[in-house]
Amino acid sequence: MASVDGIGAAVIGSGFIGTVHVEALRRLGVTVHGILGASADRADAAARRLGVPKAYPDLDALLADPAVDVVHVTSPNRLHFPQVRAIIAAGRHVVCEKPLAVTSEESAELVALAAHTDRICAVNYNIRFYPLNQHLHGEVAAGTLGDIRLLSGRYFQDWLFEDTDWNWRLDPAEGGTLRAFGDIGTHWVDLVSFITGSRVAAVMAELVTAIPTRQQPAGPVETFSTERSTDTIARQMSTDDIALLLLRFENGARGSVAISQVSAGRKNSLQYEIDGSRGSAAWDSETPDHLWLGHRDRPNEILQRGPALMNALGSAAASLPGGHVEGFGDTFHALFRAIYQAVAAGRMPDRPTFATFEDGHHEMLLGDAVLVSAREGRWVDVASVSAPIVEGALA
Ligand code: SOE
Repeated sequence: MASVDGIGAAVIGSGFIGTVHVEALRRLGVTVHGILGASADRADAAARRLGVPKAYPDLDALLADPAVDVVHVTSPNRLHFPQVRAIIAAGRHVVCEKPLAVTSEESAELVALAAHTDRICAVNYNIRFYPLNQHLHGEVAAGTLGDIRLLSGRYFQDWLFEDTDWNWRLDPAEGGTLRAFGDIGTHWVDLVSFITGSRVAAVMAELVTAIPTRQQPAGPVETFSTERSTDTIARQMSTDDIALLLLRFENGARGSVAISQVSAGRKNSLQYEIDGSRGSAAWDSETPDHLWLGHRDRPNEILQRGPALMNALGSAAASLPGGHVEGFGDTFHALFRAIYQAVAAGRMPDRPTFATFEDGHHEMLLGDAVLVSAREGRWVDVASVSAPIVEGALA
């Protein structure tokens, strides 16, 4: 790949995901010059813990640092839009965590800004970068599964299972109106859309707030943290713990997916099955080095990830020899490798394998369609949704 030598980065956000970004950048050979956190104390502590030279006092200071070429945005969702806008205006490349924004009006504006800059603008849908998902994307394009008929699956977690579980994502002002769908459902949809090369055209959705009242602790709580406070206030919940979707894809395929952040025992379990006219494929994020290939007239197969056994896309995303399982952190390394290749080349690839701002915006429009569908109990075409969606939409 083109050299990343001399390309400098900064990371906004010092929590669980910000840390994963810093570690993956280091592994790629990119220098992380500084961190911007929710507060000066938290940023200082993260910079010390991660051995990053600076904690910036604010975004202006970060953008004034001439060593920074690429800014990674891992702050709470509410901040993505203003921060990404400022980063593009300052002429920097940007890698934004999903969701791209909290409303489709914001993400539409970011798409327009991205179209008018030569900077690389990417959204961090990392699950695409498990090597077997890249491989399957190539196989579907080559026709190995035939015409795609059905996509099904789930994305379940349990870290918000108790009413004492808390995180900024539960607050619509911080995370957006949709929570389980926005936080993890869009990963599933982005992934299967990427693999099959076809976006969702229409949706029929049911959204469930399974825990109507939660106990919010006085201080901030990190994602997946198991620390519990006794100093709490009761908060009424309006965001979705569970989302159930029926889907129609642009290529005519049909789909169904269940999303939940309250499924005891399921830590971070994304599963899909893709059924085509020539064969099927299924994958589970908790056993990511195995791809099930289903056949009608011969025994089914398990493809174990191995650089020599995958197509060029799969091999390009792999780092380790077969049998040395690649996991969550490795996907960030593989994704950043693709993004920084584009940064080094100075242009977006013709057909990026990473998610673009347009991909991120499509997920926002789909979110709007999900809200309208759940509220009105009907199928909604994604193309038909443009009205602003306001709080309390699940009521
Ligand atoms: C929390 O639900 C979370 O960190 C998501 O925000 C990530 O996107 C997912 O990859 C893991 O879970």
